[in-house]
Amino acid sequence: MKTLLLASALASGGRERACWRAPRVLTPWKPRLHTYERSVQPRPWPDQAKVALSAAGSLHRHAALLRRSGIRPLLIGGDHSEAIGFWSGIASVYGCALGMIWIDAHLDSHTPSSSASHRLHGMPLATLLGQGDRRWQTLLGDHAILAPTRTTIIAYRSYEEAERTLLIGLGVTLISADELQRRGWPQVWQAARRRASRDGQAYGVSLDLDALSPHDAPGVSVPVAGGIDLNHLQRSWRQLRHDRSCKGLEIAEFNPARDHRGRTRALLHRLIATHVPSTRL
Ligand SMILES: [Mn+2]
Repeated sequence: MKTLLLASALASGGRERACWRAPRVLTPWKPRLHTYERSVQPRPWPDQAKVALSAAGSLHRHAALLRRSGIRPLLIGGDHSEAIGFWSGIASVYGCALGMIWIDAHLDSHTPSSSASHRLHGMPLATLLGQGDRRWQTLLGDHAILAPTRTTIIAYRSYEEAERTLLIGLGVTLISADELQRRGWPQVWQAARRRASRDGQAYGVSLDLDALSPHDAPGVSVPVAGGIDLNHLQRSWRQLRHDRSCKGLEIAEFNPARDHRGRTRALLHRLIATHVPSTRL
């Protein structure tokens, strides 16, 4: 399946402004779309949601446009709140909820009422499951974008109990980093893929770079010790190349200011190159 790159320079959803520079490291690739926020300055809630909402609308439209042309979008960015616009755009093409494999050190499932910080990059998964702020409804419609029983979170190890309770109540499958280590990546990955694409249904994969160990991917805003095996991840990422049920890919939370010796950038390039041939400038 042909894959094209989208880039989002969002940062208002987190604490680290440098995330908005994430798309700058994409040379030699030329993203089809480069979404900017009108401002990446920290803003109090709910003003932050307003800024994010306009950027999300642009991602929503472009992801849907590519998908309608039979192209698989790969979104690269520095703030995981980009997921809200992106996946809702893809789901709008299918008119039904998507399956999801969400690989992340965090659960990203706060709601405005459970989050003390009100940072949007801690809320995208809950929002896509229909549990977010009502402000998103114009973009998301009245239905969940993701099907909870076809959604799996892999490698989480830093979370708050309210997030876990919410997800379990919805029927999402949660695989902690400890459980992942016990069962092994290949078994967990295959089960998540089967669940996400049940009966050939559309699904997506969202990779937060903080799912990896801070040694392999230091360039993230909220690093957490532990993490998934890089070789396993790269092998699985390659498998997706010819998977027609996989309708979109996302790599999030890249923070160039925290990278060390270009390690995260090099990894990002390897993951992109698996799906998108580079165009020399
Ligand atoms: Mn995340």
